[in-house]
Amino acid sequence: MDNEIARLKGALIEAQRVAVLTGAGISAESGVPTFRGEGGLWRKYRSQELATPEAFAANPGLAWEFYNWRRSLINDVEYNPAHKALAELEEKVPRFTLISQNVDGLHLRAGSKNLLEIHGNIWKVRCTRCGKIAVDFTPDLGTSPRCKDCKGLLRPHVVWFGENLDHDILQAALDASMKCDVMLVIGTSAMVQPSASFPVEAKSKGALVAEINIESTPLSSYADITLLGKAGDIVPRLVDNWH
Ligand code: BJW
Ligand code: ZN
Repeated sequence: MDNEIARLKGALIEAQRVAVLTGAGISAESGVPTFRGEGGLWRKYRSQELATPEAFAANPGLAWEFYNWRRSLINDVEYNPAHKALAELEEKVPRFTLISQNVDGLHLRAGSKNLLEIHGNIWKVRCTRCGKIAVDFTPDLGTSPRCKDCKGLLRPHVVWFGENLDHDILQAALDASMKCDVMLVIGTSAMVQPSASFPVEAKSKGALVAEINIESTPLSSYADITLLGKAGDIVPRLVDNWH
């Protein structure tokens, strides 16, 4: 493991362009539950079952209870050493893009700048009638929050299953993946598309792909380097004593 970390660190120091893909695992040590596996349950529901347009259409009040619970939880937690280390890495490499599937906003709080939140942000709401997007940090918005302009029902400004990602954000993520010299893939089960294809794009264009996760994923056999362990332990080691 120490050798692999040293090898990866050497590649990062040499790299002109670094892309990082993060998933729920990077926020697990902050106390934010992941989607799959243990902790991926809210009441009797699997989290990913509620993250659909069908679930919202069938019962928007239930969906909002789920999102209010998550907003309150995220409001009470802090970013962790892995988020912080990525913000530091951004300052060290010439071109850096952080692609996050997370909606929790912890990368922003930790100071990351060139960030693509490809599944949206839980602190943003969008009107289902007029489409207006607003930021609202009130943890609990009630079960039927309304648009200030048109009184339409608001929904979380996140990307649910079956919904398209924002075109420009997706293009920017693909561009960063295809042009990077090194891609780090941190704390994602690598099962959700199109994110799971970003490391594949990176590697097909010649990048070194390194995965950091507490367990193996479908990506592991494909990655050049797999570091098994907690993001909060491993990512800071990549930026410590840089030279
Ligand atoms: C640690 C750790 C520690 C723990 N340290 N590690 C092609 C083939 C098949 C299906 C599709 C396809 N293309 C599209 C689809 C459909 C679908 C999809 O991918 N389905 C698959 C599940 C089969 N994709 C979509 O619908 C996407 N839209 C799209 O492609 O539009 C075009 C289209 C539409 C319809 C058909 C075809 C094309 C949109 C996907 C949106 C995903 N949305 C969610 C919810 C966001 C809002 C919210 O948060 O409420 O995004 S679902 C959920 O999964 C969330 C996450 O961002 C995402 C990924 O999960 P993630 O981050 O990987 O978390 P986990 O829990 O799965 O894994 C955590 C990992 O951390 C684990 O590996 C742990 O081991 C690890 N870990 N602690 C390091 N301390
Ligand atoms: Zn509106």
